[in-house]
Amino acid sequence: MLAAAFAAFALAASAMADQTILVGQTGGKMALAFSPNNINATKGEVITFLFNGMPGNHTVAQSSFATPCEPLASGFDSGYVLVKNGTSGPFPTFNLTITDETTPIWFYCAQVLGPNGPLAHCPAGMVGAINAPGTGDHVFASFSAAATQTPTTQPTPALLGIGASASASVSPTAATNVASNATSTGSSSTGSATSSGKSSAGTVVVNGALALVAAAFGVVLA
Ligand SMILES: *[C@@H]1O[C@H](CO)[C@@H](O)[C@H](O)[C@H]1NC(C)=O
Ligand SMILES: *[C@@H]1O[C@H](CO)[C@@H](O)[C@H](O)[C@H]1NC(C)=O
Ligand SMILES: *[C@@H]1O[C@H](CO)[C@@H](O)[C@H](O)[C@H]1NC(C)=O
Ligand SMILES: *[C@@H]1O[C@H](CO)[C@@H](O)[C@H](O)[C@H]1NC(C)=O
Ligand SMILES: *[C@@H]1O[C@H](CO)[C@@H](O)[C@H](O)[C@H]1NC(C)=O
Ligand SMILES: [Cu+2]
Repeated sequence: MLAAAFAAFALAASAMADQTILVGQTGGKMALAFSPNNINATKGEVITFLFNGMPGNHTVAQSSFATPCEPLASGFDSGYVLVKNGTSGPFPTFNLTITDETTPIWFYCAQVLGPNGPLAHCPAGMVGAINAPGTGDHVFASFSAAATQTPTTQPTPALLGIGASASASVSPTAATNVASNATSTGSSSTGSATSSGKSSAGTVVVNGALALVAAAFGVVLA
């Protein structure tokens, strides 16, 4: 009886809960992916993109079903968020509030560089959808399969999107527990700043120590 009541409560609570999408991490491991990558959300719900993929340098940018790896005009875009290996957290977040649950929201990572040269994340599978239809021509699987092109237009950071908007830009942007030699693997072949804050390119830089703590955190979150 009590257990049943608790189960019902837990179910209700989970149905109401805002959702989190991990950026650059799947199952506690670095990945060129959003996890989960296909969710439904109701109007007013907040989707938290948690940049805890380490090392990583990713974006969350709105695109369209027709062009999965190109920015949507008037779409939201988090800007690049670098999370160095060894960052202890808190990890940067970008919170999108759903403003229209009837509009499918398609998004991708615009990164085209890896630690060893060109590496486009979008065609590697770094795409996602919110409120994609479950049947028909515009299902997530079709969108994901169409994401074969290297992004050519780089998006411009923007809070307002179509069907979802953020109220604040990615935060925290300041370094936490800055480690002397955390490698800036990220996804840039050009190396990177070791300090905190925003680079001239508008990239959010976070670095730090205590990889173990972060790893444990990542596992808990996964
Ligand atoms: C990140 O740091 C961990 C722990 O030091 C190490 O095992 C791993 O190889 C590093 N990953 C990369 C991509 O540098
Ligand atoms: C989202 O909702 C639609 C319509 O109810 C459904 O077809 C689809 O399978 C759902 N998608 C997910 C990821 O649950
Ligand atoms: C996103 O939402 C979480 C949970 O409410 C909050 O802790 C975090 O500061 C928010 N991030 C931003 C960038 O507003
Ligand atoms: C950091 O790296 C530099 C150059 O690679 C090295 O000289 C220095 O000793 C390292 N510092 C620490 C604390 O490991
Ligand atoms: C993150 O990636 C962007 C785009 O490739 C690049 O311009 C930026 O320098 C990278 N940030 C860092 C700190 O490496
Ligand atoms: Cu990416």
